[in-house]
Amino acid sequence: MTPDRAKSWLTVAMVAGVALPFLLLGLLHADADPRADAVAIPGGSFAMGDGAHHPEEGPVHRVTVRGFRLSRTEVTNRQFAAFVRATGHVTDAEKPVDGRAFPNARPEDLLPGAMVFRVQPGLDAAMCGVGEMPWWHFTPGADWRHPEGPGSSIDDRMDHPVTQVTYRDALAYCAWAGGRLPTEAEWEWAARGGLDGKAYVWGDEERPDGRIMANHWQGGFPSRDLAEDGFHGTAPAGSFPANGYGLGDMAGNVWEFTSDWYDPATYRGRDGAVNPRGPAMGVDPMGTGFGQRAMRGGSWLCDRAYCFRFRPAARHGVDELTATNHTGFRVAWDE
Ligand SMILES: [Ca+2]
Repeated sequence: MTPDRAKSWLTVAMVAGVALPFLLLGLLHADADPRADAVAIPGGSFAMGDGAHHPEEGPVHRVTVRGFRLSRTEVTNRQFAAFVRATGHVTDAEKPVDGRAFPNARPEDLLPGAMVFRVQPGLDAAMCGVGEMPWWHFTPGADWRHPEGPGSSIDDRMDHPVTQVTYRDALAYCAWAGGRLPTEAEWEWAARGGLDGKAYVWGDEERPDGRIMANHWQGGFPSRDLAEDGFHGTAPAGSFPANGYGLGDMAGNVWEFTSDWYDPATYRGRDGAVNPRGPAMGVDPMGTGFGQRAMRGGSWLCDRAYCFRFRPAARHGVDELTATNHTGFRVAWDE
């Protein structure tokens, strides 16, 4: 080796020696800092809601939202694991329920656990009464690391959205990330991705060129999942085309908590609202004593015929203590 060449190798080695630790730190930082993967959402006005589907989506009204930042994808198991490593957070599903708050509950329903979906062969959801959902099973031992209960694992799903977290767990994650949950108005504005008044986050056609654009349910719900979109259950975050703002899975995959209380009548008399924050209290249809929060986006369980909520205007309520294997969230940050 000539002296010149030796010198240049020495330079390369020195540069690498100095730069490598910073590169590795950068990678670690990207893993630990959810904000590094956030998308800037501009402020603006839009027609919120949809008059063509479920009644709680109307009336369509004009809303103005200021600019903010939003997670590019639903918070993943990998991101949630970084939060748990950093904070020692124990999720609600991992803790027993205080029986004093639920004196009529059976002892087995107070164990640590969460709600797990089970396919119901032969059942037609349309034949079930309002609030009757025999496909949900409280499962002791189900939590974010074991979404379907003991024996299940997220080892091969680290890039899937985290599930089996409650609204309160989502708040804890957001606080750690220096952010907050989006309001319903912010969520819908971001989901529409610059399109106004469209049925879907990608336009008005459910399957442009025959393509399924989101992870939802095909086949009869809840009896069989044909997975024509390629996925039974959750899909890796961002598997489907991003919307106009570059956000993944604003339709389907998992429902996403918002900061607003849920009421089907939220939109009445709200035309022209600026940065609306939802009603003062959520409805309590199950009589649990806990109001519901609004969640958005639909999930891998949303069927075209039964639920049909993989649309930007679709809304649903969930109480603050319930964890399921089709509910997650993403984080908002003020500019
Ligand atoms: Ca699917």
